[in-house]
Amino acid sequence: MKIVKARAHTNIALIKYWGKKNTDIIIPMNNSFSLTLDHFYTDTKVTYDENLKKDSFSLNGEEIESQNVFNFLDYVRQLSGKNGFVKVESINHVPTTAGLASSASAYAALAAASSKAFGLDLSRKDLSRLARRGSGSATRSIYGGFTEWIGGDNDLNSYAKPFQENVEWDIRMIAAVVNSKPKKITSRSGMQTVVNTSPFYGEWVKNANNSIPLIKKAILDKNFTTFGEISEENAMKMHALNLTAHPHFSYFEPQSIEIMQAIEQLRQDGIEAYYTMDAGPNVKIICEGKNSEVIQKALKLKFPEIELLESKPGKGIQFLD
Ligand code: 2P0
Repeated sequence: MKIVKARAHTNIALIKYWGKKNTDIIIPMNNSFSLTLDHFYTDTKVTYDENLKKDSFSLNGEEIESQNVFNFLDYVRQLSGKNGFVKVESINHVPTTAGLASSASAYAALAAASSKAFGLDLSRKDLSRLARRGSGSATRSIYGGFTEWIGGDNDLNSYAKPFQENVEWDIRMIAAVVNSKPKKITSRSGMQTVVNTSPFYGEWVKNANNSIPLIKKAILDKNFTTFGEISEENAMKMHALNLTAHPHFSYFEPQSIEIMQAIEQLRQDGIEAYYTMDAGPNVKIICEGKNSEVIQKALKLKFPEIELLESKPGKGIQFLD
């Protein structure tokens, strides 16, 4: 019997992954770039036991028959050359309301804990490749701080690389939680609709790839204005693609737009903040630590009912005792 526990933090993409060239092993169309967050994480315990008759998976104490998780475990078992089964127990510390990709921290933690429980000793690069097969955004959650996912074109060359694991900059991300119905279009189906039908998709790929060296330079220069502008513009390009798909769709809700406009107003008033959005209606605000409080106060005044969740840059994958 072998028990392994791992913790992985979620991440927010500043240059988004939006579309796959291989949907089976998850190879993205473009490179992406993210910030791992300290506040939101998944803890996963994997028990390898020769006496188990099948794999099992529980999330926050509830047994879940997840075919995706079971397929992932089959792959790890095959890699290890062992025949035994595992019991997987995950606790998600990503608030379900936050609209942050919990699949990123979930599959990064599962990759680390399950591979070790099956007796494998993978490098972080290989953990990143393994996490990728669970969910694209998980590829990046193996590392802390600023991370790039090199898209590649096959299983061997599609993995994340750390750009700056210990962020020497007081950057904050504030998730503004927009009340909404459950999302209708998953990122998995939304992104492929865009790949298959948007006439602008090719331009997106070029533009996203070209933005990565620019955002890296802005980070090295600690140029917050350029850093924020590149992030915000990339997010809006991704959301613009969705409107050009067939059938077209959008993750924006009226309140998402109101919050983005409030951020633009703050900028006009001299307080720098930028926004990004993912496959849901919540708005994530990027700012420097010195402005976080005043931004949160302004948003609370305008939208007293919304929840604000702040996070700093976080660490990469950790094995726990
Ligand atoms: C990202 N998102 O780069 C982009 C931006 C959401 C918007 O990755 O199909 O759950 O499991 O690979 O990783 C969310 O999609 O999708 C995501 P799959 P995933 O963070």
